[in-house]
Amino acid sequence: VSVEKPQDTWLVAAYACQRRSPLPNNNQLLTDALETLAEEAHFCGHEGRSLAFSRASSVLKALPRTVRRVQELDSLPCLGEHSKRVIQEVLEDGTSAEVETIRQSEKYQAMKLFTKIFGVGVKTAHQWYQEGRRTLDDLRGHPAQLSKEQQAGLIHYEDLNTPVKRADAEAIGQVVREAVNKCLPGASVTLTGGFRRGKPSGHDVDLLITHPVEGQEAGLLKKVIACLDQQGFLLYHSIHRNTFESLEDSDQEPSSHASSMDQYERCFSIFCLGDLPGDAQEGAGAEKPSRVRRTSGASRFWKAVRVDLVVTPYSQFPFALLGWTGSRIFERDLRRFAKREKKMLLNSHTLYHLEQSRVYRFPQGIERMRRK
Ligand code: 8DG
Ligand code: MN
Ligand code: MN
Repeated sequence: VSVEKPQDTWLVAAYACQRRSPLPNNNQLLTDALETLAEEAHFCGHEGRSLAFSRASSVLKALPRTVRRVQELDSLPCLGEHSKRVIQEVLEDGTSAEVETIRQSEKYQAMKLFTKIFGVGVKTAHQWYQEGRRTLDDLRGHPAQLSKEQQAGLIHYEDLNTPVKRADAEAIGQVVREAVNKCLPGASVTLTGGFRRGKPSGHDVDLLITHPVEGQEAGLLKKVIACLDQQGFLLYHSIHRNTFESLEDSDQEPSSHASSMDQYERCFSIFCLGDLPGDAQEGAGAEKPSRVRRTSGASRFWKAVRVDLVVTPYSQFPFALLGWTGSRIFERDLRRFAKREKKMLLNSHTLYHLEQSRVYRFPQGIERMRRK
C-alpha cells in the first residue's frame, strides 16, 4: 500500500505483492531507463543485477505521481545507488548517458532483435552475436540451424512483435473455449497473464484450461490442439508434457528452485487470427474473411498471435491462476514473501508450510473465488 506523506515522500512496501500496482505509469521515462538497464544485465547473464533494476522500476510504477526531485525517493525501498544515479540523470537532463550508450550499442540492439524471436533466449542470441550475426536476414540464410519454433518465430516476426489487443485475446479465448467444450463439455477456459491484470494489450494470450471433475482434464490438450488445427487456427504448436510429481505420490518437499516454470501440460502456439475487429463492421454483404492460412498475397486479413495454453487439474487451478496472472516481479515477490515472512513455499501447483510440513488444499477454493 502506498500512502502519500505530507512532505512529498511516499511509503511504498518492499514486496510487490504488498503494494498496489495501478496500470497508469506516472514515471514512464524513469522506468524505461531502468528497464533498459535490467534488460542489458539480463543479456549479459547478470540476473541479480537485472532483478535489482526491475525491482527499482516496479517501485516507481507504484507511485501515484511523477517524480520531480531525486530527494523524493529517499523513503522508497529497492532503489540502489546505481538506480538513483540514473534516475537523477534523467530528472536533470531528460536522458541518461549510460542508458543511451546501451541503447545505441551494437550488441544490445542485436540481442534485443534476436531475443524478440519466438523460441530464442539469451543464450542462443548471444551465440549468434558471437558468430557475427546481426540481422534477421543473417539468420534466414541458415534455416537448418534454427529450431522449428525459431523458424516459425522468424516467419511471423512482425506479427508476433505487434501488441495483441484485448478484443483479439477475447476472440481467441472464445475460439479455444468452443474447441475445449466440444472435446470435454463442462471444461472452462480462463484468460490470464497481463490481460487478467487489466492491461489493454499484451505480447501473447495466456489461457488456463481445467474441468471441475478432477482427472477429466487428462488427455484434453492433445484433443483440443487437434480440433483447433483441423479448423485451420494453428500456424505452429508444440506440446510439452506434464512432469509434475503429485505431492500425494511423494513425501518429499516440493522443489524450491527459483524457476517460474511449472509442470503443467502446456502448448506454446501461434494462432492464425482472422476476423480482426473492424471486419465485423463491414456489413453483411462484405465477404467474410475467415481464418486463412499464410499466403503470399498482398492483402492480409489475418494476423499471427502467440498463445499459451495450460491445462491444470481442478485442485491446483487456484495456484495456477495465481502463478500465471503475473507480473513476473509480483510473482517473484509473492513467493519470496511466502518463504521469508510466512515460512511457506508457494508455486503454481501448491502452497506448503515449511515448518509444519503441511500442504494447503483448496477443495472449494475455486467456487469461493468464482462467487467473489
Ligand atoms: P505480456 O504477455 O502482456 O507481455 O505480459 P504477461 O502476460 O505478464 O507475461 P507472460 O510472459 O505471458 O507471462 C505471464 C505470467 O505467466 C508471468 O507472470 C509468468 C508466468 N509464466 C510463464 N511461464 C510460466 C511457467 O512455465 N510457469 C508459471 N507458473 N508461470 C509461468 O510465462
Ligand atoms: Mn502474457
Ligand atoms: Mn505467456
